[in-house]
Amino acid sequence: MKRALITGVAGQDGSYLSEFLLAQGYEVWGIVRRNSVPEHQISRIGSLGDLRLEYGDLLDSASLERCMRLAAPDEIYNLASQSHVRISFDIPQFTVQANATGLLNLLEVYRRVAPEARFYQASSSEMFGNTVDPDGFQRETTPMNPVSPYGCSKVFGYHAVRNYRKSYDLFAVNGILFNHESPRRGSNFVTNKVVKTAVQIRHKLADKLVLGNLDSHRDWGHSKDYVRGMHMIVNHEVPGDYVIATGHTHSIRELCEHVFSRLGMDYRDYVVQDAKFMRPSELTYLRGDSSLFRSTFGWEPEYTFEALLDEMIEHWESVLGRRDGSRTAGLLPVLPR
Ligand code: GDR
Repeated sequence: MKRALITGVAGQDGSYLSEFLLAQGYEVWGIVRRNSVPEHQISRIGSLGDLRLEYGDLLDSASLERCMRLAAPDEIYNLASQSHVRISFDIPQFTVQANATGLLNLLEVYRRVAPEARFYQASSSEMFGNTVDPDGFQRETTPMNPVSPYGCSKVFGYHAVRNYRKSYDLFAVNGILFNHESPRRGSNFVTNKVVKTAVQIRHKLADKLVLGNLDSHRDWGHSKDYVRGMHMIVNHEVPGDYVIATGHTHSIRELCEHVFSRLGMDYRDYVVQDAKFMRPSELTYLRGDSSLFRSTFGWEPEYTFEALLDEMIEHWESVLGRRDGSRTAGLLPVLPR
């Protein structure tokens, strides 16, 4: 039986990856941070009882070492981070501590305690900033020019992983993932914010949707498709870094148009803009070319943009249609202690 250790297990990708690996017969260990509210997205997975959860923190190397020894993993997935780009402008130092120093802490424990394991780093399309190749795509060879503290911290992480791979002959890899969403996405990311608020408006639980920039473009896929991709990269014969993306891009305005029209409404009647959701500098356009990844692994996404949003709409309809308005309905505390 293979063993996996996942940081960030309580988030969207951690929960889908846990489900995926458990279904493959893995023994899955997850690290959760102590939080004043003990409920997490991970509570949504079907077989929480099969997961071995431990408290730990990327900024606490001793806790990482304890978890690494307990799990004795074959595969390590570093999905933990301060992952909100807008918020990274408000808490830049914490963002860099968690995403850069925290990763380094984990790499050091990996190198010393479990060097035979394979290591996956959640790298991001945010690393490219506003650089686009002449054909309109970003790919593995596109220069990185990050435009946020989050992006800067991820560029460090990307290079640190490559440096450890080369210096210490480790199987350490990067997945450069473009935006990926699902009903488990935090509701302060734009897709889930739009879908949740549109459903609230339809049920007369809200009267407007306040957003920032409507003109930026994103390449949105489904988290479930992307966690399959993480596992493929980790299980390849040779270590490498790959872009995972759909290759399609839409503006925030198009996202709103689509979601509101699915609910029988016109977004122009409800969407307003507020500077507080704008970023000091914006990444305006993302469209990923994942042909290297697709040709190497034969991967294709199962979800289209429309199917992804339909699933998210259905989710919020089922939660908010009951009119209890509770975001955490059905979630359980992760660890009893
Ligand atoms: P992003 O995702 O920054 O691309 O990073 P997010 O959904 O936050 O923003 C996407 C775009 O929407 C615009 N926008 C708003 N965004 C938010 N969150 N809230 C708003 O009200 C709003 N209005 C407009 C943003 O300006 C932006 O252009 C995500 C994260 O998951 C990262 O961790 C990950 O690395 C990248 O995707 C790939």
